[in-house]
Amino acid sequence: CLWLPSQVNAHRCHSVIDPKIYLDNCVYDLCMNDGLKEMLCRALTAYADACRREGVDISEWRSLTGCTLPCSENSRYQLCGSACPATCNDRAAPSNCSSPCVETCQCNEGFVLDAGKCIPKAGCGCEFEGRLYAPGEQFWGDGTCMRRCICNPQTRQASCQVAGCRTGEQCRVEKGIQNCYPISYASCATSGYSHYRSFDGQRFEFQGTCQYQLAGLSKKSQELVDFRVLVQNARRGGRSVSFSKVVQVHVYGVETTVSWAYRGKIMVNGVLTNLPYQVGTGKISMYQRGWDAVIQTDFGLTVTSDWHSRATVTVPSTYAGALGGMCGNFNGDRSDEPAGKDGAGAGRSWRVAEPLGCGEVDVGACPELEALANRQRGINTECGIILEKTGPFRECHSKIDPEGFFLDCVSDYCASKGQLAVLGQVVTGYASACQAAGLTVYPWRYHVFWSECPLGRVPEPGYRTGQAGRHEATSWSPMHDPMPCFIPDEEEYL
Ligand SMILES: [Ca+2]
Repeated sequence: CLWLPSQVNAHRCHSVIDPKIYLDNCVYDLCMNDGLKEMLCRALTAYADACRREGVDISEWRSLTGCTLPCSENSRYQLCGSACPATCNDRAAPSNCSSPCVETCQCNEGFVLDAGKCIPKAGCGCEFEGRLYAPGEQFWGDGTCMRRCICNPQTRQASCQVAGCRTGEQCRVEKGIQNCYPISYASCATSGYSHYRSFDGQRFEFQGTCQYQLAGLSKKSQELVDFRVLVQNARRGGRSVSFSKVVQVHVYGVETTVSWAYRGKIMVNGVLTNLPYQVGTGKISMYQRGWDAVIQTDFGLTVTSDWHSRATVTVPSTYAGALGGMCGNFNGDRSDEPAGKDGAGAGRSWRVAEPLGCGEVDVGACPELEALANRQRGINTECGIILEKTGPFRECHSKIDPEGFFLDCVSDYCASKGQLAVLGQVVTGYASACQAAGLTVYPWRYHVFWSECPLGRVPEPGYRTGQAGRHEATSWSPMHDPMPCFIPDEEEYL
């Protein structure tokens, strides 16, 4: 610490600032920290800074005391450097600086300070209306997305041209970034054995076990990223009424498959992958949300699948009218759906692959469907829970029409002969749609005695809900027969 009075001030500072208190502090700090060198350097720096503030010119003391200051790349230590370093925004700053010099790391010749780093002068971007843009960076030159500019790395000048947002987009600021964003999104869903709801809101039934296009660009476009979502309903014989959807997404040259055969995981280009997973830097994100696997792209496409019976495709409004598949064309008109390619019937014409023995099935009306629907309408459990005015979905009814889900549920009830697991899937679909819209869903599973089979097992065939009735949460006990589950034969599932 005796360096304080000797080296640091080079005796010129003594008359201005008494080193005594600094010396005492130095000794105390060193003592408290077992002579840690860093404490010594801090004490010396404190005195040197105090002297400099008083305008006393002090000599280089760091190398003598071993308290050298680490400087980052492309910069060097300066005892008395400019307080106004050259930056990308102001390269002439040091010559106009009126502040006294400071001890600093100064950028080497040809380099300037940018975001705390010394970068080559040529690395500085373009200044445009008071803002700095990186070389090659593209940006909007106005607040209404009418002028698109690029920072030319050679000239370091921004050049702009007339541009605009695409159809279905609007210019706005999101997360601090002004850009063209979709005006809205539309969703298509397929669930259960045969239910479809198109982007334009048309409901229809189709049952087939081949692979079909759910959604995709109807013709190549320069402005829209090409993608295809395919679905296959696997319905095999065996002991249970087993069906499951295999959902495949093709985008950016990556093939992603979600299948019951590897529940909880995703196949990416043939490699079984754990979630979450990303391709590119956020170009495709895959993760699990609730019961669903979610595949999301950077251009607003979102595909979900519960690995079993439900799948949804959500697209931004930029794709309006440009799509084809079971999900329809998204032209805002539901009367032209379902439609196939070239006006042919939907379904068969969207076949993209024909696994051995696959085919389309006549859905066939359930003979007692109407009577069953009427019966279900009056009860507060099974399918009736979807419609119950004071039930767990009461806050959702006005926002998302429950009628379609109810009819899906009744039709599945009929097809599956009342299999509880199948009804649960439809009710889950309505619950998910409500939650996706930010609406509150109250507990419902105990009302239908729903329980899920453990991973890898399926409900025993013919398992019925029996005399299901309303049980309040407080009176519910797990005394009910658990759902009988068994491990399905491997070949029953794809
Ligand atoms: Ca349409």
